[in-house]
Amino acid sequence: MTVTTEETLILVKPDGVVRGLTGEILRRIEARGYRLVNIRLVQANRSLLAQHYAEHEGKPFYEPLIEFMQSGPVVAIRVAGNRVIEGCRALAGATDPTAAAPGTIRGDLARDWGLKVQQNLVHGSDSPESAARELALWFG
Ligand code: IDP
Ligand code: MG
Repeated sequence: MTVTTEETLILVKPDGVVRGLTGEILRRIEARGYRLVNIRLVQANRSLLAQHYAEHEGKPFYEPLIEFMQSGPVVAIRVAGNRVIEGCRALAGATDPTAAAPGTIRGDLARDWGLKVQQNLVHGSDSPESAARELALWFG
């Protein structure tokens, strides 16, 4: 029997790195049983972020998002496991940290700071197509 293992891209955003939450976020991913395949600390440039967030171009939070993501290093993580995309989205919780359920990364560790972009600690790919595209961007 062939087991096809899915992969996803997780980013610890600059707020997570500056608040010293990288270890806690990695702990939650590993505790759930997913496998870390690769990890790198990256100072992202505008070109990379524009490609990563292309779907959001033109939205009111787009420019603040691109600025925020360049405000410090991010930790890019390649994670593997069956249904890892869905599992990591569930671990991360809702986009709006105020609404994110307790027990999730955002629901336990993030809050609304009243800024133009939500600083919600993590990015996780939302589909197999996004994961393939984003992993190619961040890991080549
Ligand atoms: P996701 O990270 O939960 O997949 P997306 O809709 O892909 O959410 O948005 C990308 C990022 O843009 C979010 O994680 C958040 O930082 C920011 N963002 C999304 N929607 C809003 C909004 O309505 N107000 C402020 N920031 C937002
Ligand atoms: Mg998204």
